[in-house]
Amino acid sequence: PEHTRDQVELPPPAVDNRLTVHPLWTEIDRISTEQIQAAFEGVGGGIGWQLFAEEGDMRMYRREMEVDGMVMDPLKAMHKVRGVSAREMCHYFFNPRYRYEWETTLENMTVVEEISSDALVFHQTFKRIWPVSQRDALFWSHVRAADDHTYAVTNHSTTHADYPSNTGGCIRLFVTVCLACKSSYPAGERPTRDNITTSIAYCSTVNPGGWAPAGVLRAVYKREYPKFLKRFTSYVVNQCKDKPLAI
Ligand code: 18C
Repeated sequence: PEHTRDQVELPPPAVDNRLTVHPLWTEIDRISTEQIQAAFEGVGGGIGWQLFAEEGDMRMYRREMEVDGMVMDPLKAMHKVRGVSAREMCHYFFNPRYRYEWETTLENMTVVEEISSDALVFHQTFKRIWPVSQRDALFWSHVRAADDHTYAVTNHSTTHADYPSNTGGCIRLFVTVCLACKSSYPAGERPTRDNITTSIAYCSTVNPGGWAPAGVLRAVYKREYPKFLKRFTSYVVNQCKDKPLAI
């Protein structure tokens, strides 16, 4: 019964060798390390994080930031989920096979490059919001094991000759996202679905890439980020409930 899920598809416990010889490796490694470290830093430091959504164990904070009149508010969310592991959370966030099932802002997703088992390049178009132009994004995505029982996915904008920006009616947005997850279970016990808890830190900074009214943009993310995190975490709990725990 422990073999019902193909172990190879889960995020690997160590970096895939094919990734370390890719031209993007240095950037992917540096940004992932920085993002994972920042994700686990608290928001208690009083450096301007404002709580804007709270529900159960979920807390969402933002910092108001405008650059040349464009809203780029960094977001930081914390959540706790019972019954799934950090590795499982990251598996469902990273793997394109599940993305349409939980990502509600998506119009279309293409895998542009398969770098390795733990790194992909994606092109995504998003649903259009009135009254602004439709957005798209091109980003690498990397999943890795960090310390003990910790896994994280980092997504960061990149470029690709076959996917030039600001064509086909879409404005290219720029994104840096990190979903960092850490599992815990009672000391001396064996981890099971009944005793495991995963703490999640989700950080996101989106540069809209072109004009978007501040009021509309803030209203959209205040609605969409909580919706995303609730939907995604309950999706993973649901997917995992009849499968053996993968640590
Ligand atoms: O991290 C998430 N998903 C990952 C896999 O898809 C990946 C995606 C990153 C893209 C984030 C940017 C999404 C922009 C969406 C714009 C339009 C959506 C409208 C939908 C209305 C039904 O890392 C989960 C991402 C959860 C995204 C929540 C919304 C964030 C909005 C941020 C502001 C967007 C600026 C767009 C400019 C237009 C606004 C008027």
